[in-house]
Amino acid sequence: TMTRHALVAAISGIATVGIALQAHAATEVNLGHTLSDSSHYSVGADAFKEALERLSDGEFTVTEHTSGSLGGEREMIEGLQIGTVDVVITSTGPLGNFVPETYVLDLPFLFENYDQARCVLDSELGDELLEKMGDHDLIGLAWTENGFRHLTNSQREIATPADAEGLRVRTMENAVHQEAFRQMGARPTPMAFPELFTALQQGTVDGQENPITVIVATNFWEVQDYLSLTGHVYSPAIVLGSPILLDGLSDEERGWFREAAVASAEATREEVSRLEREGVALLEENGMTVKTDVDVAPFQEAVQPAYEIFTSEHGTEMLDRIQEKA
Ligand code: EAX
Repeated sequence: TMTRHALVAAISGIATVGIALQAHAATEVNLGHTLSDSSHYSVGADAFKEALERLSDGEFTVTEHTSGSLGGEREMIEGLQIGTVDVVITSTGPLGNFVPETYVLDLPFLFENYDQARCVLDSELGDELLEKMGDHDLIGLAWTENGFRHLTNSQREIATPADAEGLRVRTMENAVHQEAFRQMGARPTPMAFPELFTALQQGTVDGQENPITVIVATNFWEVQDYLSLTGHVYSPAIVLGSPILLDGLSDEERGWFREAAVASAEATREEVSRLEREGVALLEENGMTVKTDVDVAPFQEAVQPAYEIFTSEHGTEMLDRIQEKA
């Protein structure tokens, strides 16, 4: 019969093998984004995690890093290229610095409404742009959504571009956006998102622009009194993967990542739509003065030079194709 000692050894042996198998079986996938746990990106991250873990039957586990704990969006995209992060949900804000073809999506007043924007991103053109990521050490998994951007500030109600004159406005690290705000007469200050709240609080900048979703998720009413629904640009977002992880996987495994990213995008779009319906009331309840009936024509006119600058650098092909669809 087995001695007590042998039995203990046998059980601990089994336990060790068990742990080793488990550690071998599950690959941890680190997913990062800049927004809070209550944001539309977190809704998307949760959906990605649920789908990937289910599709892979636990072969992959997803750990979510929110609120810019892995850095700003530009830093996280660099992280994908060198393999320090596996999946990132990001706006296209800093993406043009890596994949210049995506700048076209950041042109002000390119899309009139959500249906148009979603339709273009879901088209062949959207797929082509996703594929372009591959030329820059990135893997485009799916287009997702941030939303139409609006202007907030701490100084005054903005009804016309003249009201924005001289206003120090934080923009994303995006050349097209910076140019558009220069044309409006504002003073654009590019900055990574995780630095923004403090910059507004300390008065380093007077204003910023972001979709309702982000304004709600970041409690910007604590540091911004005025919101104007300028809707000056649609802000796409994208689920990006790291080639360092994904290139080593089988086609089936990569397929799970793509499927999970599409599920993530669907959940995010639903949440964006909900916040578009309910967010403004929430912001007003929290004390923001909201200008809802902005005449956008003068804003649109003011930013026209951004189009000429864009086409002189990047040509007109992509823009023509989008405008045909939109
Ligand atoms: O992607 O930097 C920004 O203003 C973005 O809209 C935000 O981080 C969500």
